[in-house]
Amino acid sequence: MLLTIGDLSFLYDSNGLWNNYLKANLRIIVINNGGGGIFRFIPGPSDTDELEEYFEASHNHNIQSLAEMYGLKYLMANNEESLNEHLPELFGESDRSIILEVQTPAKENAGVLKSYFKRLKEEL
Ligand SMILES: Cc1ncc(C[n+]2csc(CCOP(=O)(O)OP(=O)(O)O)c2C)c(N)n1
Ligand SMILES: [Mg+2]
Repeated sequence: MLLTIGDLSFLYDSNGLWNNYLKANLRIIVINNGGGGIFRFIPGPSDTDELEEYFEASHNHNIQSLAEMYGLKYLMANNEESLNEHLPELFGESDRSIILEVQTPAKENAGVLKSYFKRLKEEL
């Protein structure tokens, strides 16, 4: 069972891990860009001075501590090499759920996604 989710969505709803019936085959990939990156795309929030503070809700919360609190195994990747290193363990057998945090830089992340959308538009 695989859940891929953004950091804010994961942190907001993390109480769901307070649960005695989590299955050992649950895998959670948290894409952590340090806040709600979607607000860098939506017209309105992205044009205001309040973007980072009130819309993106930029944060530095520790996902490893949260994983440990709930007794889940924790893995972290912040580049392609560490990602490839962890994937076999993430998708291998385990006696408990595993969280893989993928750290991406917020501003660069938005730039890469925007150029991806632009390219898609050009190709279609
Ligand atoms: C279940 C649920 N909780 C909260 C929201 C409100 N919400 C809309 S966008 C957003 C921020 C998303 O940020 P993140 O999950 O970090 O994804 P990103 O945009 O950075 O990829 C939130 C919390 C929602 N839509 N659904
Ligand atoms: Mg995010």
